[in-house]
Amino acid sequence: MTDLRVAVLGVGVMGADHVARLNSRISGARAAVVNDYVTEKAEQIAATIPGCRAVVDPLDAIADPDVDAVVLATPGPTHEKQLLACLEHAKPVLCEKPLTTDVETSLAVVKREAELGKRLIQVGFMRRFDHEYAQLKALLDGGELGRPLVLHCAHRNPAVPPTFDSAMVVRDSLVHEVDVTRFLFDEEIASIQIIKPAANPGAPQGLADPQIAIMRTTSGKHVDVELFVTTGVAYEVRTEVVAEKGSATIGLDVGLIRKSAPGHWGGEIAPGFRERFGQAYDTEFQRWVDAVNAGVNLDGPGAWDGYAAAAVCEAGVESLNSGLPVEVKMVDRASIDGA
Ligand code: ISE
Repeated sequence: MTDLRVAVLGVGVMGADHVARLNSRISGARAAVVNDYVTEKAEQIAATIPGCRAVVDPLDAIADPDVDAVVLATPGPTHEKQLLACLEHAKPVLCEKPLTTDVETSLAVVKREAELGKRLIQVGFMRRFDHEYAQLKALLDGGELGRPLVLHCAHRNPAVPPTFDSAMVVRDSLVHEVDVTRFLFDEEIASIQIIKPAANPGAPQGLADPQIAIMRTTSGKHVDVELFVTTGVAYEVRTEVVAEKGSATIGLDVGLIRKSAPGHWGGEIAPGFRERFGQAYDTEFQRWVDAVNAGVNLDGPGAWDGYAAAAVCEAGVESLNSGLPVEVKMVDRASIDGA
């Protein structure tokens, strides 16, 4: 079988990582086309990969007859148009989160895909592919812990780019725990409240950091998340489920514990999400490539999951401003044929 020819749109840090991933660790696929709004960047990357070329217009890259499938690592505001183009050309697409940047356009994408009667969109919520999250999910589904009741999460970044604002803590960072909650509990989120404690003096002026998110699922389960994106320390993502018959925690960074002179005890913490979730990205890509090659197009969160996350984040940003709990507004999934 010939390799799946993938177009990678957006070759910033994440997209460039995905190109490297496709060409070194993923079997059954190769990066055939790259695109970036900085043309020289795409050209530089293409030049390092045999058989790969840079295409200037992202829509031309999607339509290219030598492209079988697409990876979107472009800025969120460009996703809607690019996703619709992928649907129009019937090309399977792995789209980095967010699906789109607002609920209306996310829903429009869900509906368009449903109208086609063919699922083509996978959303890049990579934590679902992380070994520890997969283990936690299997433990919950196995029923040994009984019914899960509460989810406590911590999501800490050492630093964020200067352009990061308070709403991005919700839309860019919390969105992962939104998906993790839906993944682990298999239900939608009904309401969300964002609380702003005293800000870290080291955070840029005006950035509400840390933030505490409190979510309630439709069956009434409680979820709390500490979001702290300017810790200056390292990348930490911790998740604890408390259930009827016990609890389970992942993300404690207890790989190797070292004892060394002079009197040091400890292990290592990943410096960033690319290192912490490197295995998850690899597994996500391999399973997506295998699914596309097998003609089923996705093996993971789809357009509906992207829409659900957008709906929760929209309510989260409203709560960030009001401080009050906000009900999540979503259409009924059963009302969209095929979604
Ligand atoms: C970033 O976009 C990610 O997706 C990371 O996983 C997250 O930890 C970070 O806060 C986001 O900015």
